Amino acid sequence: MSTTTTYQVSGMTCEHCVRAVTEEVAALPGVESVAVDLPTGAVSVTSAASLNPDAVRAAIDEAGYELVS
Ligand code: 9UX
Repeated sequence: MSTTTTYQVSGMTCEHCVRAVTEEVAALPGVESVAVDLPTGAVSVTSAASLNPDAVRAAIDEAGYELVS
């Protein structure tokens, strides 16, 4: 069963930011889909099992943004 978790990410201001975050998070093992809402910074991640929050944080950091919560 898939689980969707929504994270709050700061620093995204354009569609290229959205793509950078989406690609990094989508590359994590087990991730099925990633949806980003640019105006609010909400990043919804659907995965087969619950993800390691540290891995999500690292991926967002790698993309150049910050996981706020
Ligand atoms: Mo857009 Mo985001 O020019 O860091 S890629 S602002």
